[in-house]
Amino acid sequence: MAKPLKPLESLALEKLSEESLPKPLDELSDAELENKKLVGRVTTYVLKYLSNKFVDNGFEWLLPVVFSKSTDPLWPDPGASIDKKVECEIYGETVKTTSSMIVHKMVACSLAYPKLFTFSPNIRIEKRERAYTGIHAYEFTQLDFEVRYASAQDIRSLVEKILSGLIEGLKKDLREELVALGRYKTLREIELPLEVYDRMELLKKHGDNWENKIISSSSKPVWITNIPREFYDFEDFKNGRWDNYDLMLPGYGEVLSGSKREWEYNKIVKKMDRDNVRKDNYQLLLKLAKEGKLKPSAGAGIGIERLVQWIVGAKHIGEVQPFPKIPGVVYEL
Ligand code: ASN
Repeated sequence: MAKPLKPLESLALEKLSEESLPKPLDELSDAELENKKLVGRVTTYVLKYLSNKFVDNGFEWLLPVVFSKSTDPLWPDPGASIDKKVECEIYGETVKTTSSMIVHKMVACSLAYPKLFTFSPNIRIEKRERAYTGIHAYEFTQLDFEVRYASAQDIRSLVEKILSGLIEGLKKDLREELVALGRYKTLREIELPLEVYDRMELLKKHGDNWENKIISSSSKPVWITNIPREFYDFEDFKNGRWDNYDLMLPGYGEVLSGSKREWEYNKIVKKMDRDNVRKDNYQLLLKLAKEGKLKPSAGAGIGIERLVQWIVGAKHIGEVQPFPKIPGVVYEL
């Protein structure tokens, strides 16, 4: 079985305490509400910019789903710390809430939409202690996208172009808001291309603490490749290398993960058996793969709240959510 890696822990610029956890809207002071409004303007800009870019690049915009029989196992994944899976029964069938739309993306990209994206609500009931990492929420939104026959490099180049354009646009169009948030000067325009590091080499060089080293020492986002994790990421059985990637934001950590995908039936089955992933939960994906209908693709998902958190410099991800979903803290809204 692939060995789970150590999870990415806090990057928190400062240690968070119980009192400093984000509060619900009705408990905010006037100054805090003003701040929330500024964050709202940045979020609107980010959503508009990203959706325009994907549409302009020929992507179809799909609406997300909440309930399915099949969703992301999030296993084995170095970043996962799931307290419970949310399942319920409807019409006599057991369905799960979406942990990510990876399975839907692979199927939709293979059968109908060669270039697709969606803003998908992801439910991941993180362990309570993750309230204090500053970057975990039990509900968040992923801009998940997938491209048929694309390579990992194609996806990284697309993301780099979009991200650097976004920062340039924000600095031009939202100067006042960024000044008020104290981020205008420190949010630097991104010089391309970004560095790409191999996880194995970082591990050799820095030991187990490599993630924190990278996050605290880089001044711009960096790519990490070759990360052992879920069955759907492409693994070269000949040399053991994984053709996948995470994008790490300075001071914060992972904001995007993605990969070239597996599409061959035998390989997928082998990986599911090795990792103890129940094949029952992936009947359609396996059927399509067996029939040769699953197509090679590559893609990624961007955590919208983490992206906005970094842009505005918030200490906790819940600060950029209108309705904070902090692990272990359940507000009325
Ligand atoms: N969205 C990710 C991907 O495209 C999967 C995930 O969120 N676990 O690979």
